[in-house]
Amino acid sequence: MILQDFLLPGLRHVMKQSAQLLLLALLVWMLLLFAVFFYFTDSQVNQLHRTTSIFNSESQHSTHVQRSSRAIMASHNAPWAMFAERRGPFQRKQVFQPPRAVEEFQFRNFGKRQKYRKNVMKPPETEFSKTWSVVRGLWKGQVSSKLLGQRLQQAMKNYVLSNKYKVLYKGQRKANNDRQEILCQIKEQAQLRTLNSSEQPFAHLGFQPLVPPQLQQAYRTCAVVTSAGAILKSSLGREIDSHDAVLRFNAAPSKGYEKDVGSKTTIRIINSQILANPQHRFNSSLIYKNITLVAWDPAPYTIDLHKWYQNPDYDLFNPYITQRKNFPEQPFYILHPSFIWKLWDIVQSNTLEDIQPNPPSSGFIGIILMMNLCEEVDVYEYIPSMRKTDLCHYHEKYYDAACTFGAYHPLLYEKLLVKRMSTAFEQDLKKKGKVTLPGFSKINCPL
Ligand code: NCC
Repeated sequence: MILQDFLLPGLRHVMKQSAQLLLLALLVWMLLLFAVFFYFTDSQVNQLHRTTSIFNSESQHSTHVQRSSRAIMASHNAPWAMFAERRGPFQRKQVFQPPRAVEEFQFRNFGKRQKYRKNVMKPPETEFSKTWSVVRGLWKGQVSSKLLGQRLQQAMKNYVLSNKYKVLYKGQRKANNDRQEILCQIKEQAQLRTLNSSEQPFAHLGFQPLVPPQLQQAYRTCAVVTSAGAILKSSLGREIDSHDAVLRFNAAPSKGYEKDVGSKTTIRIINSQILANPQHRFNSSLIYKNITLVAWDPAPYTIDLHKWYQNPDYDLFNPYITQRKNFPEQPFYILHPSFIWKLWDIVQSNTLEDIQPNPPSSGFIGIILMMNLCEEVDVYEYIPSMRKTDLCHYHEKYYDAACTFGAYHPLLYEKLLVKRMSTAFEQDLKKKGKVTLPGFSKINCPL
C-alpha cells in the first residue's frame, strides 16, 4: 500500500526529473561540442586568410598553383613545378587573393615599418618585409638571395640542383668590380650576336636567304620597358615615347596602357613560347607587326647548335621560317645562344653566390641588346620603384613575387648588375623605377 501510494509515484517523479536533467546535459554537451568545432574551423579559415595576405609572395602561391601551367617559365621549369606540387593540399586550398587587398596591405604595412624603424624595433620577419628589404638592397646595389622569402630561395636551390642546360662555369667570380669595370666587361664580352647562316645545321637547312643582315647601332636614345606590374599608375608613357627607339617584351601590349607605358614600339624581344604557343597568336596579333622582332630560346650551355635545333625548349624554328617567308620585309632575328650564355657568364662572374643555371630573362637580354644599338638606354621598372607590387605584369591579373625577383631566371643578380652599371638619380630610381645606362659606343675602356 505504502509502496503503491508513496514510493512508486516518488520514484517515477525522480526518474522523470533525472531523464530531463540528462537530456539537458546532453543538449549542453552538444552545444559545447558545436561551439568548439566552429571555433577551430573558423580560426583555420582566418589562418588561411592571414597567410594569403601577410606572406605576400606566398599569397601568390595559390594562383601559382592554380595556374601551374603558366608558372614562371612553365615547362622550362620542372623543379619549380615540382616544388609547387610538393606544398601539399593545405596551400592548394588557399583562396585567390583579390588584387586590391594585396596592395592595401602593402600600403598599410609600409607605414608600420616606418614606425618600427623610429622605435628601433625589428619588424616581424614576414615575406612582405623581406621583399622590401630586397628592393632596398637593389636600390643600394647590395643584395643577396638570403633576403628572399623561403619559397623563392628553395626554387633557386632546386634549379641549381637540376641544372637543365648542363651549365659548367669555369670563369672567375668577383663581387666588387666597380661601375667602369663592369661596363667594360660587358662591352668587351657581350657584343650582339644573332643567328646567321654560316654555321651548321643552319647553313645546310638553307637559312641563308632567310636571315636578315646583322642588327647595327642605330639610335641615340632608347627606352626599355619591362612588363612589371609596378609600371601601372606611373604616367611614364609620354617620357617613354620621347625616346628614339622603344623596346618591349613578349606579349606586353601598349594599347590601353599608353598613359603608363607609352605607345611606340621599335623592337620586341620574344621568347620561344610566344612563337610556339598558339595562345599568343603570333601569326595574327598586331603587336608583332611592323616592328623589329628578336626571338630567343635556351640552347645547352655548350652551344651545341645541332642539339638545340633538334630539341629547342619551344619550337621557334618552324614559325620563324614561315614568318620570314611570308613577311621578308620585316626584320626578324634569332639571338645566337652564345650571346645568351655569355650574358649569363657575366652575371655569374659578378657575384660570389651560385646563380640559377638558366638563361637570363628577356629583360636583361633586351637591356644589353639596346646597349649595343643605342647611345643611351633608359630602363623602366626593372629595378622596382616605390610602386613595387607582386602583380606580375601590368596587363594581367596574376600575382607572384617571382616575376620581379626570379625563380627560373637569375633575375635578382641581373638586376643587381644593372643597378651597379647604371647612373640614376635616387628620385628617378625610387619614383620612376628608371635607371640609365650608356650605350657601348659611349663606354671608353683601356685598351
Ligand atoms: O614576364 P616576362 O618575361 O614576359 O617579362 C618581360 C621582362 O620584364 C621583366 N619583368 C617582368 C615582370 C616583373 N614583375 N618584373 C620584371 O622585371 C623581366 O626582365 C622579364 O624578362 C621572359 O623573360 O621572357 C619572361 O617571359 C614570361 C613568358 O614566357 C612571356 O611573358 C610569355 O607569356 C615568363 N613567364 C612564364 O613562362 C610563365 C617569365 O618567366 C619570363
